[in-house]
Amino acid sequence: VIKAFLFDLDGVIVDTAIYHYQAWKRLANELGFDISEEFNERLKGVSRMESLDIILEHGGLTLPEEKKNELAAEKNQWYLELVSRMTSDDILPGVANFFSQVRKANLLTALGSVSKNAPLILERIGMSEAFDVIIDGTKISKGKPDPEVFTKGAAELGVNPDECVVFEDAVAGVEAGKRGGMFVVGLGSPDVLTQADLIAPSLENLTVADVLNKAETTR
Ligand code: G16
Ligand code: MG
Repeated sequence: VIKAFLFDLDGVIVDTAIYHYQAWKRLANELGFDISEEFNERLKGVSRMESLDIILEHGGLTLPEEKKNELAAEKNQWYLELVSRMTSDDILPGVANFFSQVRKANLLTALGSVSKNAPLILERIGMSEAFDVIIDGTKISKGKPDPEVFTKGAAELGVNPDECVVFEDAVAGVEAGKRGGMFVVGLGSPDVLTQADLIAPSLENLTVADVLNKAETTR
């Protein structure tokens, strides 16, 4: 029986992925190269330092640790400037409606984000109290596709992985949920999120009943 829903933040609750992209693009441009939107898919759900490593490799650069820390801090500064302007208007369509269904169904909820800025974003959009458990980048040692962020969420909620549904928009996040032994709903394109158990464009196109039905009949 499904007891808990575990939600990714960026791309599921809010579209901060665009801000990450803008900030990384600005950094790449400053270093003398560019990144495309397609390339950006590889950065979704991946931790800050791992994202930087992927970008530097793309640009053919090898830099000392100290310089890398500087660049990551610079990117985060730009990112925070964009995030600081967020309000509840930035909550993605369908989220509020979906969460009221989740509450009516008496399901437990967790946030599973590798972002160290997750609590700040939740505060900006007025959703700090919306989750029973919050796992963010400060509570984990391995980013997605490692399942840690979701298995920790399940453990803190006191449920088993096979009692959880994960909602993810990123390739790395879908993989993390699957590796954690969970039913995964991919939000986005079926061409990209090939590993997901169920796919929809966004939470706006799903009902809690549909998800529970699918998750219960798939096992
Ligand atoms: C998010 C984003 C990633 C970002 C990571 C770390 O993960 O998808 O692109 O690199 O957080 O964020 P920060 O630099 O704020 O610590 P998630 O798990 O919410 O999709
Ligand atoms: Mg995401």
